[in-house]
Amino acid sequence: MSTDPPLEASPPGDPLLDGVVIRSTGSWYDVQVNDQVVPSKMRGKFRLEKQEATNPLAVGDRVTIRLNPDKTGLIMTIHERQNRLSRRASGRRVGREQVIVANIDMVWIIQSVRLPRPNPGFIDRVLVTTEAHEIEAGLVINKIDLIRKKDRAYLDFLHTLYTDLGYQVLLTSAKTGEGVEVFREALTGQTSVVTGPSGVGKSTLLNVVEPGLDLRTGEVSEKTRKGRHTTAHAALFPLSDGGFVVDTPGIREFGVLYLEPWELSHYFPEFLPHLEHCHFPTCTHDHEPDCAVIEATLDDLITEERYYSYLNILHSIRLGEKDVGR
Ligand SMILES: Nc1nc2c(ncn2[C@@H]2O[C@H](COP(=O)(O)OP(=O)(O)OP(=O)(O)O)[C@@H](O)[C@H]2O)c(=O)[nH]1
Ligand SMILES: [Mg+2]
Ligand SMILES: [Zn+2]
Repeated sequence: MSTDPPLEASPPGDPLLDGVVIRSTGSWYDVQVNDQVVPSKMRGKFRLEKQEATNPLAVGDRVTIRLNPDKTGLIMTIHERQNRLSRRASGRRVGREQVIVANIDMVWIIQSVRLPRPNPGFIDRVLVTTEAHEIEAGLVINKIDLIRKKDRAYLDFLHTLYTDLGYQVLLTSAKTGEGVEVFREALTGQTSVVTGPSGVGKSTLLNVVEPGLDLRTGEVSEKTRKGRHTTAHAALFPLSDGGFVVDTPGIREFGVLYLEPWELSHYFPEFLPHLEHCHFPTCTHDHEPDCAVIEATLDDLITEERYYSYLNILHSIRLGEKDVGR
């Protein structure tokens, strides 16, 4: 990450200002500076420096801009990123990184009680990504108003499972407002990413939290959805009580970047105490003899659900490996 000083001194009257990139539309970036949004362009040099990434500048990046007399900005400095969420860029060379958002405090995975039902595979995939990037994560189970008697046991199971793993779990209804205040408080002052499968109510929930957002909801059209959710168009929405939120529809496959198969288990917190007891130090816990993780799963110390999620993600990592020909 470049933190080099501005190339030229700012002429008098063209001040340098610090801000956050909240939106990117091609070659223009909207930079939030206090309460203002300054449409800005990037100094040409950055593009060359950061060729390994598809997008050298992502929403969430902290920048210093020079304010031009016409009230547009020139991005002079990109400050070092604390962290980032990324995926493999589609339609590009395999393994190329596309940064979705930088400098995240928290990722909220939204699920719904039903319509659609909770998807633990999705949850665990995102959790591996957040664990690998050392970003805090939590779970919101929305549409609690739709709960039926027969949904309760499974919901309790999920609630206990993820709470015991150390993740915050919230129950909400965007319809009745239940739990919304707790969610609002959790978002205040933070830069939060909200992700989840289509139709769980991400946009509806954020509209209730922050009525001014006016996010589009209820459109579940697979046809228009395809290829629409590109990183380039991810946006940070400022919250009136402070903080930013990113609604990321369609990021269904957070690519699990740059993980070796044997590394994956390090991002399943409950696997950690068992790893040193596997016979092989690079055990992948699927086919090796004397595997302490398989043992722990048989002993109910690890849930079958999490172990299956682990195997599924392991499988995708191995497929990815084959693609790059390693
Ligand atoms: N009953 C009930 N319906 C809800 C709730 N929250 C959202 N919905 C409905 O669920 C549908 C989908 O909501 P959206 O907010 O568009 O879902 P989304 O997660 O943003 O979906 P994508 O943008 O496609 O990823 C809409 O018809 C909402 O009215 C809730 O708490 N209870
Ligand atoms: Mg939405
Ligand atoms: Zn093992």
